[in-house]
Amino acid sequence: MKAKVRAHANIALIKYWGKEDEVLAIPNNSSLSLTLDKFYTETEVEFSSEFTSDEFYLNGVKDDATLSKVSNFTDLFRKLKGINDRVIVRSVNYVPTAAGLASSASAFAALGKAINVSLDLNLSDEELSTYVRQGSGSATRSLYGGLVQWTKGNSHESSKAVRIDPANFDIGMVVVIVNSKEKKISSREGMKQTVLTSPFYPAWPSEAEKDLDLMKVAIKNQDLEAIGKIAENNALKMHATMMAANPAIIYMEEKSMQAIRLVHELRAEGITAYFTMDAGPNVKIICQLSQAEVIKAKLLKEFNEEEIIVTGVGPDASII
Ligand code: 2P0
Repeated sequence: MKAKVRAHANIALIKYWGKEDEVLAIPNNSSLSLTLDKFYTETEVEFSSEFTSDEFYLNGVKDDATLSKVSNFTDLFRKLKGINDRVIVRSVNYVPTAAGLASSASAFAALGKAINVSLDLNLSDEELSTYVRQGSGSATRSLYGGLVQWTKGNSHESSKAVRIDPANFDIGMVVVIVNSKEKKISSREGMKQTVLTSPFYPAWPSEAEKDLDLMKVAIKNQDLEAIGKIAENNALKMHATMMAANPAIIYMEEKSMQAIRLVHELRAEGITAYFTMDAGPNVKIICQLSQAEVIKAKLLKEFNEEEIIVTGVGPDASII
């Protein structure tokens, strides 16, 4: 009744923003991401009928603030198995110093897979992704390495993720850490506010689906230039939609714009470099992994060494 799993973080190239069903966490649009090798979570779970309560430890420290989230998520699997055993969860985030990228994606993917193994549930990764989704939407994509699609679906069973490509080509990301502090507004709240108040939101789901189709063609062709262009445009459309919410949601900071200017300069110099941004100010540059050091050298003119992290493609979540 014990298992330990490592799951890697992912960055969406086609973003998920907005839920159709808050309880089941069914999104308004499908999304697609790249799993990263440098950022991951390792989670160990142990179930026992002798434990009297659930316990959660994050990076070695008891974390009672997050316990109810962990317990509620675990309940989905206890119900499936028909047991009421309590669980002890020990989770460690491996994120380069102060990256501020500790992600609920790798966390819930690792937790879900560790529970699946320890309770002998034998859920396939696709089935497991439908449960992991209810921990955190983006986590559903972190069960797999490479390029992963989370199909929107319209029910618990049909809203799930699959790997669409192992990304065995020259692709990587340079992450620019603009600010490692906790985000001002959580994704969950930001999404709700955008769906409810942004006059541009009605255009978002269909734009995202169109971008997804274009992205899948670009991936099939291993056309990094197209992948970058589509991803950058998709991220900007998401941010524009958020900015039009009332009150506005603005995740960009001055230093984000500074990094974006450097990406434009790199492109003018003939280097394939496109950016994406999530619910925070950090900038992720999509590039050829073989050119990442050239990009880093450029960024070092205006950013510090600790603010720049180069990462390649991450693997499937796995038992360790
Ligand atoms: C994504 N983000 O596709 C998008 C782009 C942030 C911006 O998924 O409410 O933590 O737990 O489902 O997964 C972050 O949102 O939100 C996210 P919940 P989650 O990566």
